[in-house]
Amino acid sequence: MVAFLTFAIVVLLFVVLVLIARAQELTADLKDGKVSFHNQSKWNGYFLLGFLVFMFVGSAMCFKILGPVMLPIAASEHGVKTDFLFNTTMLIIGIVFVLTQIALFYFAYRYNESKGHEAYYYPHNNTLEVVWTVIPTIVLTGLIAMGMYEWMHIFDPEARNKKMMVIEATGKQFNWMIRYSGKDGKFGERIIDQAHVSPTNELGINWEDPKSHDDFMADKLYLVKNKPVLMKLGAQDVLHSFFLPHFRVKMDCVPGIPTEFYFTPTKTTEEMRTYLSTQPWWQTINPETGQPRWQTFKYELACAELCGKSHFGMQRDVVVVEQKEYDEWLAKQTPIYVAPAAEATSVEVTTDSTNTEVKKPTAMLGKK
Ligand SMILES: [Cu+2]
Repeated sequence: MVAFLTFAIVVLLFVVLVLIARAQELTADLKDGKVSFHNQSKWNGYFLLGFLVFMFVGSAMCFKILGPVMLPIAASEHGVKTDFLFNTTMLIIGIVFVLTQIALFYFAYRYNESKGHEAYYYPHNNTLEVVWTVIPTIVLTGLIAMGMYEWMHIFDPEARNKKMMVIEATGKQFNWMIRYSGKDGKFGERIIDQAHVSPTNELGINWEDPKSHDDFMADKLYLVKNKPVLMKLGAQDVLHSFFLPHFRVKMDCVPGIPTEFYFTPTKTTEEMRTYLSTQPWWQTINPETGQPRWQTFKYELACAELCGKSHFGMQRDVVVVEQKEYDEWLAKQTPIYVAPAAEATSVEVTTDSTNTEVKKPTAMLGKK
């Protein structure tokens, strides 16, 4: 209600200002038979200067209020470099933005139309052209080169050859199917045809392939600290995007085109909580849980592609643990091959007619 009233007041103020300006124009019209823009131009100048101040104060407030809510420090090896690149780019373009906006609005104020003042005609200056072409070219080339250098390190072919933990994630409307390769470290073959894909075997796993017998599905993405992980990504229906914001990982999942991403988590969930417990915003109480926010912090897997009406529900918890804890978790997992078909390892989130979130287990797994 307060937001609506504030909005209404702002709109009404704007209408009043427009009407005052219009009334001024009409009175000027009546005075000397022609409209004088001089006064209007002066006011435009003041408004533009006011807008400049409003814009900077507003931006500063946004940074102050929303800054602490933004993503915490990166929890992966390459994430630190990605953050460095992002911050460097923001700093450079931020400085340019501030300087150009000050020049733009100040000039509009300082040189507004006034009686007896004629605009200076200044059509061309070679030195200026060279300066504002060469400097941005050098700066942007530098930024792009830095980005490409880091990207080549992120997708280092040598890292690709190292032993990595391999996990498969397939996006579908509106769920992630996360498959681990089990004890043998190898995935069972998938055959996408009518004989293999069914409501109880959505991935089309070939049960004749012995490698499939220890594959298991997980409702959470379990990762090991400092252990490189290769995510093999796919989609079953439309475009999805595999997004691990805390690890600065994002890769599209495309039907029919396998994609992949490899990265190394560097902080366990517990370590991240310990770090966040030192951050002021994370120390505040979450009204939903009654606890400090850091205590319930979870890494998150989300879909970053607007893929349909329940896109928001494509979310899973990510847990980073030490090797020992991972081994304990691994020992508790049941392979799909032996899991009863009705055992739900997947939760589908939909909305009902009243737009309320409904979580429904899907009995999509189990042998055919
Ligand atoms: Cu999606």
